[in-house]
Amino acid sequence: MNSKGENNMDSSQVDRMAELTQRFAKLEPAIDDSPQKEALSILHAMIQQVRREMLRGSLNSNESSSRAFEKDGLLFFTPDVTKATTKWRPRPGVHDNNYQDILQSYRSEYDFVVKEGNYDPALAGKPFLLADERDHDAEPLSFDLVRRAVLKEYGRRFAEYREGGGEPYSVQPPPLLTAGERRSDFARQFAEPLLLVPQRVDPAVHGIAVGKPVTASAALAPYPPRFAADGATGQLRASWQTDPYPAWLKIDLEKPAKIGRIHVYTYWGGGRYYRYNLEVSANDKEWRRVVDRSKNTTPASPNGDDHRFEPITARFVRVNMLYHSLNRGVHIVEVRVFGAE
Ligand SMILES: [Ca+2]
Repeated sequence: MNSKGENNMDSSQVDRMAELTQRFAKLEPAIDDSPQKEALSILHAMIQQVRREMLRGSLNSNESSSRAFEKDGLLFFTPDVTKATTKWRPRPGVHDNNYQDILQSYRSEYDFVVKEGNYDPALAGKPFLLADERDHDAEPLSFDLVRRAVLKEYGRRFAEYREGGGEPYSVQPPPLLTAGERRSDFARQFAEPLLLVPQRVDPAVHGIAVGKPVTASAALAPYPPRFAADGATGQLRASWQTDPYPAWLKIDLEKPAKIGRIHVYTYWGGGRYYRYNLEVSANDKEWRRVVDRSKNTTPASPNGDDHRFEPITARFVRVNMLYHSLNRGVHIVEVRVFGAE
């Protein structure tokens, strides 16, 4: 594949992989049986990965004791995994700035305000490097390297916090999951087809908002408004996110529809809960509140919040995010709007 001949696949094999990928994409929606569908999806994802890696000429091999598949650039393993081996061939210079990159990535995050468990986006840090960090030698990426960078940066932040008069306080880690909980957590996250965005939208299942224009008061770049109406509910990353609240998200159904049900999937986990209300409008000017969840304290779950109300004809649906119990960000995985008879 490349000039050094490092990859022993030729272009006809890459083409063959491309053809297989296309075939699987066509075959998948036609199969209803979910174990079969899951197996097929995994195979499909693996073929895509192999193809990508062949094109890139980097990954030499990937072996694991479990089923493994790649999605969105990440490698996933089924819960029975006990061993995984991945080999690759480093490109020249690839390790040059690992340490610096890790530190800068931490420093481009929000600074944590150690107050009420929240952080303040107004204090977002600017990435920087200290003199000794700039001089750090090239070093292969490893868990140890990441650990040292974490200790360095969080040690620095802690010293800064203490110098500012801050007092240490204890933080409880979340409880460790049992094997059974890990299994059910996995099943919950991946119960939907692995290609999470449905290839065929069924209004009875996915609602009538999928793919419609979505706007919001603001959005973090990796989490645009349209992710809240892409049909996918099973994956936290397929969400609209912004910071801080209050914030709104608006879906334009593009024509009037009689609506009697809106199913909102917020982010979930860690006991978090969100407060919001839902409004609908025929003209994008006058709004009518159909759901009030402004006093909610029930933790969010992967099942979302299914709201039913007296059917009303409207073209626009707006979610006003008012509060999130863990931090100032708000996160909507999906808004499913259902037509009424
Ligand atoms: Ca989504």
